[in-house]
Amino acid sequence: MTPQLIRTIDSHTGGEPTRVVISGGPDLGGGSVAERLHAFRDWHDHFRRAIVTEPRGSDVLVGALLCEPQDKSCVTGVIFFDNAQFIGMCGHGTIGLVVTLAHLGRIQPGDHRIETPVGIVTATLHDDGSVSVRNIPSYRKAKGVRVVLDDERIVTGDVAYGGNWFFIIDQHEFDLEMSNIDALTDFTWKVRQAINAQGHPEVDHIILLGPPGQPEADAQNFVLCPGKAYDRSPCGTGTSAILAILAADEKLAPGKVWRQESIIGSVFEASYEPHEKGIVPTIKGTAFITAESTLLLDERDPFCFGI
Ligand code: PYC
Repeated sequence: MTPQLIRTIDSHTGGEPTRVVISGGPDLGGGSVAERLHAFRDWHDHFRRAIVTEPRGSDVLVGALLCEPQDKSCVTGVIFFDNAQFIGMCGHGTIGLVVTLAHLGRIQPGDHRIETPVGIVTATLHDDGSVSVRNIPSYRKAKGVRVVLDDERIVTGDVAYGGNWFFIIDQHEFDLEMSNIDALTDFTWKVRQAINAQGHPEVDHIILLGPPGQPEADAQNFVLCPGKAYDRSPCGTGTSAILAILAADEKLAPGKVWRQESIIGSVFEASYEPHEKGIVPTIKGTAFITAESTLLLDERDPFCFGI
């Protein structure tokens, strides 16, 4: 029996890994990338699990399947996914994807449009290798949402969209320190259950915001992802949602740079342009290639499609 061969390139963006599937992925048919996502989700979820979950992957890994864009002005289409689900957009993943395409010699410095299931983003590969991503329109949906946790604690935050849905809390009792990862994860997981049950089932990421650890940053965050892993990067879509809130509260002017620090100390620079729905954010960061691999999918393996 011949195993299925999948070519992948791994990178990390501010510590958060991305695994781009270059070849060997499932046939998702035609149509837009949003339509192909439905085919992926409905018929090929085992492929998502094979790429990002154990034994080949890990909870923190984000996968990116390249696919044919419907909009031919785009250099590629991409569908992002993690250990739990498909995700609409991914900021760190797009930066990793652009560095991967440059590594493969498929793109040069300049602007590149990329079709995602939630819209087209424009990535700029700069001469120094850094990447800016002009994201889809982002906005705050609800301000000051009160959530009661199962231990009766009350948490207040904002629901905002930046390509994924976030509940963002800036008043809390936690120091955003690596030594607190377990407590931060437990708390935000409780918040996630509560906000989903209390009127916001769309929220799949939770952010705690706090003062920066580095003098040049504006704020630090802890981001809980859908599969209970925390984002090592400052989270591109999460930073977009944070900017949408800052813009709505008139705390950040259009064009002004916001430096968002992650829980591990990596930083994205971000700014925004006003938009009728809220804002259009641009996120800038760097990624590094960590592996070129061929994954083998052997159907005789009881854990071929994940544990
Ligand atoms: O950078 O947008 C992001 C992201 C989403 C989930 C993990 N990273």
